[in-house]
Amino acid sequence: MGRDGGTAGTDVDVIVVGAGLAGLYMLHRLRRAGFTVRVIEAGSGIGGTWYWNRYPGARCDVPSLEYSYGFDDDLEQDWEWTERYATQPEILRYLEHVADRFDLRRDIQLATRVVAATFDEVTSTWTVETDAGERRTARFVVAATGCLSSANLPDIPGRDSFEGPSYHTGRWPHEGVDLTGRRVAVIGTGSSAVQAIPVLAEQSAELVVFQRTATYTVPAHNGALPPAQQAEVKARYREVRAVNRESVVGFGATSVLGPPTAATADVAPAEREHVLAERWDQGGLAFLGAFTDTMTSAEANEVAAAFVRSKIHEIVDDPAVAELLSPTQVIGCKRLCVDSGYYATFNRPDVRLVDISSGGIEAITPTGVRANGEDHGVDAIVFATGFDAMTGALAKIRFAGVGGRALAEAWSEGPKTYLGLGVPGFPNLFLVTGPGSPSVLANMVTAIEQHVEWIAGCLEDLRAGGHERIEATPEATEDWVAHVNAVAGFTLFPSCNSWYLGANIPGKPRVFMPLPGFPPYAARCADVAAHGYEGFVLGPVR
Ligand code: NA7
Repeated sequence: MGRDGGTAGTDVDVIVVGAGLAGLYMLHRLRRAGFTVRVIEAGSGIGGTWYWNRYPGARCDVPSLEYSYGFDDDLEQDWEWTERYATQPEILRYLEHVADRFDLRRDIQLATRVVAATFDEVTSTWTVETDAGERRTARFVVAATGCLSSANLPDIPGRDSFEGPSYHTGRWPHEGVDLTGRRVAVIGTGSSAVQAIPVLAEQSAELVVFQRTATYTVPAHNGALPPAQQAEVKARYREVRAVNRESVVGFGATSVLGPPTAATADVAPAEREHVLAERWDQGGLAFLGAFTDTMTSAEANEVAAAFVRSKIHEIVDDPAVAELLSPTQVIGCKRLCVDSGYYATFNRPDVRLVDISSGGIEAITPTGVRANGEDHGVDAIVFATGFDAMTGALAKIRFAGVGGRALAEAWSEGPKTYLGLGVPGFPNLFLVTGPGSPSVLANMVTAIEQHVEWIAGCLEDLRAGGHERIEATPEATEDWVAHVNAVAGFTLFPSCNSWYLGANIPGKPRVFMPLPGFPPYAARCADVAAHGYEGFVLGPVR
């Protein structure tokens, strides 16, 4: 394919939508393979999630040494992380460094939103339209649009009547917000809220937290990354990345505790406590990996859940508040949170917890938030209400595939993909970490690298074979959707109202979207490629 413009007379070979972790690496990898690429990004800067989520306390809950690209030896050796869990500004600096280091910016168009993409069946090309009214053509489109990028601002009665400022954690003002001396409401108690609440409590005069569902969170025990530890990991980085690719969740290779070896039922109760306490003291998401059966056996899960509840009662002084903070759902069913002082924040006299589990928020008024018949006067509202996960960003683009069929229509009963990579009826469109792939159930960087490399390898193979078009078959897709459901059904994940199921968005079809288990998935993708892209139709041959 040509170096200026695309071979099909298109503007470029590939249009990539989004310049986050996925889009940046996709650009680099495709360029290295000789394709012409244009990345179109809605934000005014690169970084995706790490560009948008600037709320106080925002950081990653996967260790920084593992939440980083593994595709370039020099990059991973040169970059120095400062903390066990990197802050949002540090990750954004890292991505800026990557963009400069690999000279990516010249092919990235910022502050431009892709609004539509239409497939031309005669030429087998896509025409992409932007909010600036431009039209650009490409043989292929890669949607690197992110799993958690479409902010969910719930439609609460009176929402826009509030006279003070309101913020969504995923759209935090870049200039920062000074909440010193203000009375602040936080709506939501997911991961973003869990990170923001301890910091907001320090700043504000009074913090009122509206909790619909109590949250399990484990301590981060974050701190400076000891240079010796960083050097030790860097010395065996190839092995670390390889171990992560063989890990169910795509990370854990730098954890001192390692993967689980025993089922809960096979361990005596006193020893279980010891194992869980050791993980709690170590901190982080590895807590869920104490035993092999935590996400597959309700009894086993309850052992871990009860342990966290006992910790909440230990940490929180007021037993009634501790009880309200104690979740009842399966632990891990909603994504486990990692915190720095979350539960203890509720011991502060200036922090109040409002349980809205039965009635929700009744209204937002000009002066505050009304719940349980009571008005809570506040000066500012923070919506930590999450995202239209996994499909939200794709749904905002008017994709028109074969026969002009809209993606929204094809997915009206929930997303249907083959391998989370391809969609029948939408040839030459690839999704990075799409629904039906491990994505959010794995270290996002591990999942992204695997997808980017698979897609790039696929485009190289198509070029080598003279193919202009690739499309997932409906049969392979139906089988894949059934497979994802079967795997999810074997776990406890579908047992609560999580965003994995789309349950946080009113009216969204209830379908379990990510696929648990990274290694067998990656092996399957490799297999599909090795067998001539089984489950896809390739053609026509020029
Ligand atoms: P989450 O995890 O989706 O959390 C959103 C929170 O907001 C959660 O507690 C929700 O309660 C709550 N919520 C959502 N809508 C409402 C309404 N209408 N009223 C009251 N409360 C509401 O989003 P985060 O941004 O915290 O984290 C997303 C992911 O980003 C995280 O898992 C990491 O992977 C990174 P609910 O639980 O639905 O009852």
